[in-house]
Amino acid sequence: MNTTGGRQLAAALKAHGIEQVYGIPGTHNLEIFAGLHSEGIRVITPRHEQGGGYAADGSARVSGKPSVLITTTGPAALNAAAAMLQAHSDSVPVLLISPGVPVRHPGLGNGLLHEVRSQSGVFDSIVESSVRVTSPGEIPQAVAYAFATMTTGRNKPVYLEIPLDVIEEDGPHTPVQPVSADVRLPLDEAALDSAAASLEAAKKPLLIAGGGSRGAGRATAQLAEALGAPIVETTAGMGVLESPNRIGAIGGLAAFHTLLGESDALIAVGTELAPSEFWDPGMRLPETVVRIDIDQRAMITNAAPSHQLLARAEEAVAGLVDRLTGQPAEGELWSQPLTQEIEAERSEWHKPFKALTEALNIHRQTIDGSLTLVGDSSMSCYYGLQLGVRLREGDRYLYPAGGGTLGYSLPAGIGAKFGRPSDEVIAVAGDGGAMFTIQELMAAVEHRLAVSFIIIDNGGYGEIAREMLERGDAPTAVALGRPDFVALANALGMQAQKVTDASQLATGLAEAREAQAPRLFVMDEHSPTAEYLVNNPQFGKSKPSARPVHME
Ligand SMILES: Cc1ncc(C[n+]2csc(CCOP(=O)(O)OP(=O)(O)O)c2C)c(N)n1
Ligand SMILES: [Mg+2]
Repeated sequence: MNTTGGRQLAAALKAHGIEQVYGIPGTHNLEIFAGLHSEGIRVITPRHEQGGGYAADGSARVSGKPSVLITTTGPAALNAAAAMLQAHSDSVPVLLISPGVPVRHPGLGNGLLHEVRSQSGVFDSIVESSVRVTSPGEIPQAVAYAFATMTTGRNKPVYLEIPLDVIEEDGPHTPVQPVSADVRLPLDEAALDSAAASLEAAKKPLLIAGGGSRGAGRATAQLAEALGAPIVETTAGMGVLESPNRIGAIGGLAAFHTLLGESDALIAVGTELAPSEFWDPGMRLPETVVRIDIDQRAMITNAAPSHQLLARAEEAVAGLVDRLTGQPAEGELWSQPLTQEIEAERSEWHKPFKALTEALNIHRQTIDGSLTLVGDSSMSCYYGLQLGVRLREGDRYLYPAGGGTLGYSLPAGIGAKFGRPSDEVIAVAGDGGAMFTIQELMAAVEHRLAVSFIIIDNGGYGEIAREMLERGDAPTAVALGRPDFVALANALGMQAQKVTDASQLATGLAEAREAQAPRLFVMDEHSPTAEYLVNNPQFGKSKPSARPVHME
């Protein structure tokens, strides 16, 4: 049977279990959208491809399965580039599909609509695999290859390009069966014996739990407790485990580096030990480094381990726990003074965001299921949420750690709700980050998604202002005009309110859950940086003149 490339693509996505995609149609991808329609695949329409990419990222992170973004050629595909970079840096399986210039094309820059000299070349330098097919018959295999790539080892994003003429062209339909992603690696018993012996010999072991430890939370906590090892999480590791040894996602604190410097053994579970997580390009690691990862390349990224355990985290960690023979540690962590130093530094950075995290901690107590908290590259997230929110085992924190992109949170929150409707989803962003993708709130309104959005407003690019001041520079281009976010949300059809303290925010979050509808909360930040920005407006009067308007 012959079918067009566009329809073969839709059928192949369906065969891989895709029931919903994010996408914006255009003249060049009409046959793909026709195929999606006839396969019964739902399309969620973002208002910009970058937001679509962050939503796809959010969906994939919470569901653990690949998600798909479909754009049209040229600017549309390039609009998604930052999101693909973000997904790549944080090991998230997002498949971007776009049309490209026809196979039969002069390639002379002759002005074809949306023409890019090498669109697949752009993505070749961003994602794991960038594939451009040349005939309809290749499409089912290319889709199967994309899904296999996304789910082999660490998850990763892929780009697939279908030339304009191939989308419309008829070709023989040769379906390809999806490949199973579930590969069990045999455990290396000798490596486990040797790692367990080294860990037992250590006096000051430290454990870092990354995103790859998800699913191994209990065993990881047991291991750390048995060894008396403090547990530090990466941002992707937040919500993986609960333990008295857990000291949180403190990788950005100076005291963390002191802790690491004093340790004599490190157990790194499912983490690339990325500099972006630890805010320091040169980590001093102990001689004994036990790394557990399912990906060979991650095993040697940033640190060559003394002990390599290539396996699923739950199996390797359980294997270590089984081998421990000594007395369990006394329940006290190895460095009490250091723990106090960490607490002091944590509370200093966290101070301006106490009301935010207090409200979230109060609200967390009232949630029966799991919470997905979404953050942006804003201080309220890395100093606020990360240093002050107590997540429970099974919760998630979605954060643009590697790419460090602004504008992630609001659309990723929307994607997260689609990806795990049973989770309560709360997305937090700074005023600067929010303005990158605020239009994506329309999708939450259109689909009446029960997501709570919180904007922490400090009058501009606070972190950058802080850094400029720290350098002794005159803060430039950081004090922003202040939109009336409540009115802005209302204009999009969303209820919104200003809140001034923790109890107001906690009450509002409870009401929003009751209403099962999206809602925006806006809270002013009280900090020296906020004060500086508000009192030194770049553009005349800093406060918006509009009064907050509440939609009924
Ligand atoms: C896409 C992108 N552009 C620029 C930056 C640089 N940047 C990092 S933090 C920041 C300020 C963010 O402002 P806001 O979201 O209001 O958070 P705040 O720092 O005020 O807490 C900027 C501009 C970035 N990280 N990502
Ligand atoms: Mg700000």
